[in-house]
Amino acid sequence: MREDELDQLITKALGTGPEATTFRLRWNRWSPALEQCLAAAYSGSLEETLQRVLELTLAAAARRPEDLRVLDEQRLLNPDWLQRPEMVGYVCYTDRFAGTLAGITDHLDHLRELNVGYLHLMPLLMPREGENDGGYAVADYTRVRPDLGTMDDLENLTRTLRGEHISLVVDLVLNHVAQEHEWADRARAGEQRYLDYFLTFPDRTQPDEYERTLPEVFPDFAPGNFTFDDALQRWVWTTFNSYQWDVNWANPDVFCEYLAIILDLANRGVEVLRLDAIAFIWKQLGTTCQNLPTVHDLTEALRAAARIVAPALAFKAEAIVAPDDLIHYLGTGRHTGQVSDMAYHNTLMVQLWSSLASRDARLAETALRRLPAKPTSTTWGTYVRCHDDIGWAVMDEDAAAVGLNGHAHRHFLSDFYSGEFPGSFARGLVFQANPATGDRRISGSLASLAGLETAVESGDPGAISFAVDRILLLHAAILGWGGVPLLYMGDELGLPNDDGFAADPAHAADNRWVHRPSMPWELVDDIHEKPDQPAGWVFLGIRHLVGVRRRTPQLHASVESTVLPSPDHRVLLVLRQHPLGPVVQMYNFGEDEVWIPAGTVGAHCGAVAEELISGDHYDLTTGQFKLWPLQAAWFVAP
Ligand code: OTU
Repeated sequence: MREDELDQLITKALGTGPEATTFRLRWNRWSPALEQCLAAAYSGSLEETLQRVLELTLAAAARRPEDLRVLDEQRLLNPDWLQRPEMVGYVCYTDRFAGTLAGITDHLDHLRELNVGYLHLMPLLMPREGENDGGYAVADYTRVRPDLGTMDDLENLTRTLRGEHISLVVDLVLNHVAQEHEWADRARAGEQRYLDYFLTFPDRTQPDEYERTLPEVFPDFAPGNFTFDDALQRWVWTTFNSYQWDVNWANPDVFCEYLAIILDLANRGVEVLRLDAIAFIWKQLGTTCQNLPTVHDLTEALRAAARIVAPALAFKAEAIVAPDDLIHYLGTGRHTGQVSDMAYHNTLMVQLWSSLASRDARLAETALRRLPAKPTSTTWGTYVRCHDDIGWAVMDEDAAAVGLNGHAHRHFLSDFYSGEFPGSFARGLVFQANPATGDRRISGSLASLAGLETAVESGDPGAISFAVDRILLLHAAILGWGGVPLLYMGDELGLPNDDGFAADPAHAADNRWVHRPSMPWELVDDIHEKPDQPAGWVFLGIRHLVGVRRRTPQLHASVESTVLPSPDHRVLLVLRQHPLGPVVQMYNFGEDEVWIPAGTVGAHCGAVAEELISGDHYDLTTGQFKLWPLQAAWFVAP
């Protein structure tokens, strides 16, 4: 496009004042990357697509409310807002936490107590009726689920939360829509334009070709990746459930639709978008249709366009993928060096659970050491549990490097966490057993997987104390790693499995609901009065860790955590080399005391170290020091 044409369009939409100047500067900054990324997907219609992106961004910029423009400036001045040690995330279902969006404001005390600065409310846009995969089958992106409130309530909530320095995080489901979405309706009604929004086939020829290399996500309740639609008389690509229709990202119309949705949510005050199932959006015959390079191009293009209008908006990639594939969602962006702002640290999560079961950190050490560094401007979402099952993403070569067989170890982890393994403390459920691959993913609440449920049942004080220590050890690891620690609702109270899920016909078939409880507010009141009980120990323990983290600037996520060879196989050893001084972290997954050579810490901290979690000082001139069973320790030079 010619420069004078561009200027004319900008003036028409935004006038000639500072808003136009800002737009012009940001367009100049981001449009080259945008163009290159779009070219990777839409080479045939690059000019038109770019023109439409310009129109969409101009229209959204004209509508951007004043308070959010101020937020944009603040964020540009503080680009590390998601990297700071003060940042703590909290994840919950609106209805299960507070009933409605408006009700969230009744529970701000709880969020303040945990210093939450990032609140992810699970899917809240209008889903299809009946089964909807926990809201991940969206029928209308412009409306809020009616029992939770309205779009106005959502906007009001973002404003209230902003006043509390809490950023609202919302899911953007962009791999698929509900089969009841208007696009699907219009496709069924015979409109070619909308048929092209989906991937459909007249017979099984192509689906069968694709199936040769496609894995299955829900082999139990949705086998295969294609569903025959009677109205269309065609096979529709449905990676997840049969009622979730994959959209066709090879169509630039789809890109523009989602960009409009993104900019609209940003203008309503949403500050982080969780890009659901982003790994799946690009398909190519003969591949697994996951993690293809064009996925990263498209993500980067969406982010670049969003930054022109709403630099306050951050993108979090939900790619629960193998370690080698993970890094591409943050960095190695071909054009701007950044694909999204944040990504789930799935490898860390899996390795924490693996270490806990085997009382051995060697596999974690190997897997985590191999992860390449991320761009310094990005951050991890670190977590112990989330609303999904845990899949044992352990790589065969990592297992082999520590003398394990990958398949056997994954098998062991499923046995252990389902409680089948003799002596296991865990009580989980097997999710989507796949006989073809041997995969058995695991559902279950953090506390039940960490042994608190069985310990409380046994009444054995030693077992209870060990289970609480496990919960705190895992939390220390996600709080110490660097990134946004994502506390999952209920975990801060050590809530056990909610076995009642099976009584709800909409949930019975999907045992992930066992770890999606309702918030027992009476328990929260109770532990404030009588903290001396397991729920209180967990809550106070996590709150303490959050407090220590806030006071430790070395935990800023711009610095990488490096895993070092550990002197003891039970202990994970992590070094953070911050300009303010190093932090040496140790996580003892053993259930015995471990003696550590003092030089392990002394080499970095000098003759004396302060351990931040306990506040104890350690003399490092002696031969060795003791780590308690399941102790987490963060050492700094005092
Ligand atoms: C996501 O998970 C959501 O977190 C799930 O709750 C949804 O069911 C699903 O998308 C469909 O919308 O495969 O087993 O690599 O692991 O996107 C869950 C990423 C999933 C996938 C993840 C997906």
